[in-house]
Amino acid sequence: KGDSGLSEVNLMKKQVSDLEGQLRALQASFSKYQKVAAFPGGRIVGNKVFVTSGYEGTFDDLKQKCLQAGGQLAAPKNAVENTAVQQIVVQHNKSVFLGVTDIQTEGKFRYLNGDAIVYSNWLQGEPNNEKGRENCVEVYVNGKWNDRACGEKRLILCEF
Ligand code: 289
Ligand code: CA
Repeated sequence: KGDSGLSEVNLMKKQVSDLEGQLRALQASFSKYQKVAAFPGGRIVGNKVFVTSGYEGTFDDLKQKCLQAGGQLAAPKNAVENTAVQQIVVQHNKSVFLGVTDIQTEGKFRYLNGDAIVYSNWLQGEPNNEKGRENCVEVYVNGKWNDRACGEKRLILCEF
């Protein structure tokens, strides 16, 4: 009797912990949908949401703004995500800066957490580091990537 009482308690603990996990996942998911509702031009791709507020600024400025909002600069990691980014670029007819740079090592493009990129969609001839000062990455309306000076102003695009 004593033992079965204990295992019942353990079972209930496990069930509560599972429910807590599910609640956290639902909260995270709801928070993403709220962001899309606030900015209806947003795009959902799997677990990721791409959202723009329409703001334009330099790379540092945009990076900061996405962080402040609890997200990060968009970094498409496959063709489907890149198409979602492209659709937002087309919708606004404005290029965005990605959360991808080669600031650390020239020619080695990384995400903002320092990891090497796993996907790219460079325009033919890019990245060319024109005039030796292009460490950021913009996305054109055709979805292709170009390295560009980080001090240029581009449309903000965050991912959550
Ligand atoms: O300042 C150079 C940029 O405006 C772009 O000019 C041309 O489109 C290409 O050379 C690009 O690679 C370059 O980023
Ligand atoms: Ca370039």
